[in-house]
Amino acid sequence: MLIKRASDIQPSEITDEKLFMNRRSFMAKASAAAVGGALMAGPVKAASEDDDLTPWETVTGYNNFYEFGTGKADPAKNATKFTTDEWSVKVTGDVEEERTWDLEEMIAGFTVEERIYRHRCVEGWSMVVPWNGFPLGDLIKRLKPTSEAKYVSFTTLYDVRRMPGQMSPVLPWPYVEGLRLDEAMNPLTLMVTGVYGKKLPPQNGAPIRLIIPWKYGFKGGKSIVRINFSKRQPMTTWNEAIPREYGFYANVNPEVDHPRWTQATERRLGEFFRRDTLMFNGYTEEVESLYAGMNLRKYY
Ligand SMILES: Nc1nc2c(c(=O)[nH]1)N[C@H]1C(S)=C(S)[C@@H](COP(=O)(O)O)O[C@H]1N2
Ligand SMILES: [Mo]
Repeated sequence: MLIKRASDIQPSEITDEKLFMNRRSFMAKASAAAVGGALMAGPVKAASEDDDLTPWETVTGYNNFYEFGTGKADPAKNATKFTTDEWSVKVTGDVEEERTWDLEEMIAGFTVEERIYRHRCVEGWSMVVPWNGFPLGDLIKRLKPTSEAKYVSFTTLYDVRRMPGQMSPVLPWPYVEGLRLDEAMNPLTLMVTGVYGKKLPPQNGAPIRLIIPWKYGFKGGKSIVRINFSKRQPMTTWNEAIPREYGFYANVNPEVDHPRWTQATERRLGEFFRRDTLMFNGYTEEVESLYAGMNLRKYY
């Protein structure tokens, strides 16, 4: 388990990958030595020891963010001028009070942690990324959904002038993703505001995006401007666009192939040989109870 506050990370640690890796193995040893102690507090596990961090250049240079183009290098190139000052987020639906939050106010006071997570795209590639963020569950408690709310959805900014990829009808815009409320409240589900100890770059979904590490990457909506609570399962973009290929749940599952890509193995970016994909991306212990009794072939 590797959790560290962003404020504890020295700038020198971030600029040098080697240093970052050294700190990481140091932290792993420190927490192994402190079983039951303060460092082990909390239910969250990071990626395991054989998961080396994917370099910054890959994490921020190989992206899916169709609002800035469909090529992997397009977002880094086309989002350079994307500014996120005075960002606000509308909170709607089954909440005690619908309102628009200033982002700063919405997330004020939350402890930003570092979480090293496996990041698996349904296309068959994966990375290991040190995100900085806070549990979505903390935010949901602040937003106060009503007891009727069973689902939550996240809408990405729709602004053709700032997101030129939206001129193309490649997806129905705006991009919407959603979770069942218990999935959203799971301690692994992270609202991400940074990566490698730095502010989240636009191509990774600045200023705020979601990461659900046991699901395929497309569930993690970027540049979120609206959070909606509902009683019914929300419409989600990929499911609407190609329902046969993309379900609502999208749990990483090596036994259920996508019609075009195997999910049994994956290519970790930077490695040559493919590796086996792990059930729930390796987070079974933390999340399997969410799906007890569900047919995961049907609810893919
Ligand atoms: N708004 C929006 N969010 C998005 C996407 C997108 O095209 N638009 N792509 C998704 C997909 S398919 C993946 S794999 C991840 C990639 O996140 P990363 O570029 O930070 O690695 O973002 C997800 N979130
Ligand atoms: Mo993806």
